[in-house]
Amino acid sequence: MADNIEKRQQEIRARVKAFAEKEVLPICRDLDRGEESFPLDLYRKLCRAGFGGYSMPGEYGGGGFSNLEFITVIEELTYYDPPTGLMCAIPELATYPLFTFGNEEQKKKYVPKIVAGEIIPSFVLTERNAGSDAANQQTTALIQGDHFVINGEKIFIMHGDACDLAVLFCRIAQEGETRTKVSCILVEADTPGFSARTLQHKMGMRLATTGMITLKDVKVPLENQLGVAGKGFKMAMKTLDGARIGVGAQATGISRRALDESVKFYRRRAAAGAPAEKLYEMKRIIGEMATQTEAARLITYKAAMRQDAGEPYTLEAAQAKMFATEAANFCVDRALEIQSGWGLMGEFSVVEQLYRDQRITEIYEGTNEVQRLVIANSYLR
Ligand code: COS
Repeated sequence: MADNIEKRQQEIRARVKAFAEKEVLPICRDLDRGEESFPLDLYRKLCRAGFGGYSMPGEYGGGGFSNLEFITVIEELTYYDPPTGLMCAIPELATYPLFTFGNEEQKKKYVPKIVAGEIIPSFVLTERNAGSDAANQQTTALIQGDHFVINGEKIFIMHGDACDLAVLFCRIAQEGETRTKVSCILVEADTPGFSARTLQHKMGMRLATTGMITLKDVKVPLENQLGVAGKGFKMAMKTLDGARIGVGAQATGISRRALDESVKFYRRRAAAGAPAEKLYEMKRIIGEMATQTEAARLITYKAAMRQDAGEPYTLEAAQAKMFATEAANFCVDRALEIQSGWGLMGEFSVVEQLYRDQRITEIYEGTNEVQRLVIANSYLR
């Protein structure tokens, strides 16, 4: 990889490390064990540090950085604390469609406030029967005069419990119309009829909360429609392409941390005079973890670089998401194997949390089974 890119990444890693050591590490383990509620204070600090709108252009208050730089932030934050890395990726997921498909007025109204952490946005797509089958949206926005009247329910929405602005996917319909295509509408959360709650007892990534949203006769002006009516599915898919690279970066961060924790553990055991055959077994596992981690990192960076170069990246994003998250599954599992009882105990080891945090990476932004379909489709078409 070109020297200047690596140098830039090193600078980013140093900035993230300084932030994580000051703002994240002192509180994240307690937050992981506490009641699930959105950590607004930490979120605002992330935004103020410039990690909230990293890739938005400067004129909208963002850092104007490349996708590779952005995912380096995600990878590095995730290394220190996975849900904090996720918390930084979520506003980007919601802002991408707003920025890419929105008109100038919509962008100027919302993007600078999102970047500053004043508005929390959510990408609101999933429903009970529209997860992998994202096109099966049941939420409907009925056109009534100069307004939409929206009814429906959304589930598993990242930051949906805390959001101020929902980038909402639904069907726009005239009275009596039934077979309409998916569209996208901006809905402010303080609109009457909009309610949300935090879903409880999530297995991992607890600090980055997940919500459920109910919309009951929510009245929104027609000008809040985002992009072209009926193009919502493609907008969502395009957004998820980028987000999947971010998940690859989260997974790479998790793998790196699991690897480093395993190396530390090996050294401790070696210093304590552990039997040679036990150390040999650990060494073999560390060799495999290191290789999986490096492959995950490279496949993820490749996808981001294609995105930065303006080349198609649907295939590469799906490969990065699938491979890196499964590599992370391998790495957390092996890290636990190496640490055994110590790794099971959150009191002694971060591996206990990494193990829980990793699992969802194989599921969100499209399950890995969906990624396999996307990858196969690229070869079969
Ligand atoms: N970018 C732009 N357009 C895309 C696209 C992409 N990545 N993927 C599909 N499209 C377009 C296709 O070009 C097609 O357009 P036309 O109708 O004009 O030909 C249209 O969308 C439908 O494509 P396709 O037939 O491939 O869609 P499917 O219904 O078969 O898609 C999968 C199936 C499973 C791939 C899709 O529904 C998906 O990714 N689901 C997972 C959703 C998800 O990630 N949910 C989690 C959200 S967590 S926030």
